[in-house]
Amino acid sequence: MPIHNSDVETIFNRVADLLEIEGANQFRVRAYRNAARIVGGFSRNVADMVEQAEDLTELSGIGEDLAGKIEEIVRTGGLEQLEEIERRTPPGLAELLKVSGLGPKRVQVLREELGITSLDELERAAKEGQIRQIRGFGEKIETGILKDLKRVREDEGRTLLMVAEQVAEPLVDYLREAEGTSQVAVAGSYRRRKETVGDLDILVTRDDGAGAIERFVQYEDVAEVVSKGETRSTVMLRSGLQVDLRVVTSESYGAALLYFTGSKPHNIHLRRLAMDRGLKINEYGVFEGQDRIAGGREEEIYALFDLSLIPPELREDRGEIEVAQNDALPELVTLDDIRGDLQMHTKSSDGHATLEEMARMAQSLGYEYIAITDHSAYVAVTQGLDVEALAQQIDDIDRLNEELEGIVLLKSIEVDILEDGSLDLPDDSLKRLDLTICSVHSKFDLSRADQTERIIRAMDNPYFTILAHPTGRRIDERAPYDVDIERVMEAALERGCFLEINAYPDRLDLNDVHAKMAKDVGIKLAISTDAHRVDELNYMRYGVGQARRGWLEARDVLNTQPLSDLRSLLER
Ligand code: DGT
Ligand code: CA
Ligand code: CA
Ligand code: ZN
Repeated sequence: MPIHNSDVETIFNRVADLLEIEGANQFRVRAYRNAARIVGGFSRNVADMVEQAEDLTELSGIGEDLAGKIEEIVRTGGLEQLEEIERRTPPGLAELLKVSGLGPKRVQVLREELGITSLDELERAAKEGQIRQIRGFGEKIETGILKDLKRVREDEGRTLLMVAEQVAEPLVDYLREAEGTSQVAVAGSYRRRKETVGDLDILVTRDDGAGAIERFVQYEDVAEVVSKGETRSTVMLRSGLQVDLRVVTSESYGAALLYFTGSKPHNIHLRRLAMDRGLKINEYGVFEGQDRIAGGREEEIYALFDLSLIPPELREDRGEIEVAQNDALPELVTLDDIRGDLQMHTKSSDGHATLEEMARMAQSLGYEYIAITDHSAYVAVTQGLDVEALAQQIDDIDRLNEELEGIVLLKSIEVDILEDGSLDLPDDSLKRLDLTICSVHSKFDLSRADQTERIIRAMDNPYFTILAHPTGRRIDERAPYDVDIERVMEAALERGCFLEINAYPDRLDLNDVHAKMAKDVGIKLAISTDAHRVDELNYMRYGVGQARRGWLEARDVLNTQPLSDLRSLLER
């Protein structure tokens, strides 16, 4: 029963949520949240460390007490303390925190005043106009709750792509090891690189279908076998992720891969094309009467309709079939095209590595440049760079750039856009930098007009270069703030500023639809990891996935450009 770091993270976050609703000491709550983040982002598997009797307190932020809890989770799969808190808390209560505008305090009040302990009860009370009557709530908050409830409901039961990868990869390896299995693929939204997945859809080709199913249901992470037939089975894994497995013959592999990769609207569009030609398409192949005329490979099926292979990330029926018919599919950006990373944090603010450690990792990824973008003092409060600290960092970067070969560290900072649209460091500091990353970390609840205005006003500052995580969402945690993102893009284009696709797995902000909008507006985007530790520089692949879903080509992306071209693009 292997424990992933993400299991520990989930458990600690849940403890933090529930303690917070109970009104527990803030320091205690924060200790759990930090521990969750530390373990979740740690490069090594903590379960292995426990197994090898290594000292977990060597991890910064993990003391004796938390180390003991990690060990308990690794050994038992659970945490007695969490069970205890859960016993005294109604099950739906923590879910309420996901609704934007509802923090632990308000959740407490809603519970006391209206007895609300679940999303259903919250929805009912909001619809009946009861929430506006509570002191400190009001009509605006009630309307906001109703609106955001829709988003929360859609996210419910979905898993971050990164987490799904951690689950899928070992399972795929396990299935591959089986004798007689020739191909294994994860299809569905996972293959389309959607930011979250509802479940995993795995295909294997094997002559002995029942044998494949037998092996599948014996996988050590399986919590429950939901169904089990000759060629298909569904299981629930311990992580709560559902997996559908289908065993197909190699003549049908391409057809099955196409069908189960979806999306459903893409499939339906293809079926229409087939019908127009008097053909039938399903997961077994393309048929003319009784004859299978294609099925083994996806390419040959697309070719039947005079289409070249449509990359999975585009298969949403957002115009990709029409474009393929005109032989005008975009040549999507790839991870290989990326030459640098334009957002990351070091120990100087809330990151965990030194400048040099980040630089070395970037070198190992083959990058030409990285931008060091620690937080300015305002955001991090305790840990950000003020004017002097930034000056010091500039000197440190100069020194390091002399030493290092093959990689250039760009001087930058992530400054806050204050409510009035000003930046929280003086121009005198900013003008010494190669680029300035600007972001909103406060006052998420401004009206659409005010939020849009605030950001555009900030762009009037000549040192503004890239708007980071432009809508501020955290998937499954915080809704995007209300902003006219298209106007922001147009304003950025006019001023020579850029927007970012933040590659952090629970941000992926801009999202796919916005990325496509940026392309249509004609503005380049930066794909940046926002790494807070060395291994998080690997998050680039999620950003690239999102960019591909947004139809971006290498030329649409800022950090595919060689350094000299990048420098001229950054000039305003
Ligand atoms: P998810 O799991 O919610 O993240 O999204 P998908 O796209 O993985 O959807 P899922 O797991 O329900 O089904 C996998 C694929 O199977 C889906 O992308 C397309 C195909 N599929 C499922 N149901 C239908 C259907 O009713 N009609 C057609 N044409 N295709 C379907
Ligand atoms: Ca799926
Ligand atoms: Ca499925
Ligand atoms: Zn930020």
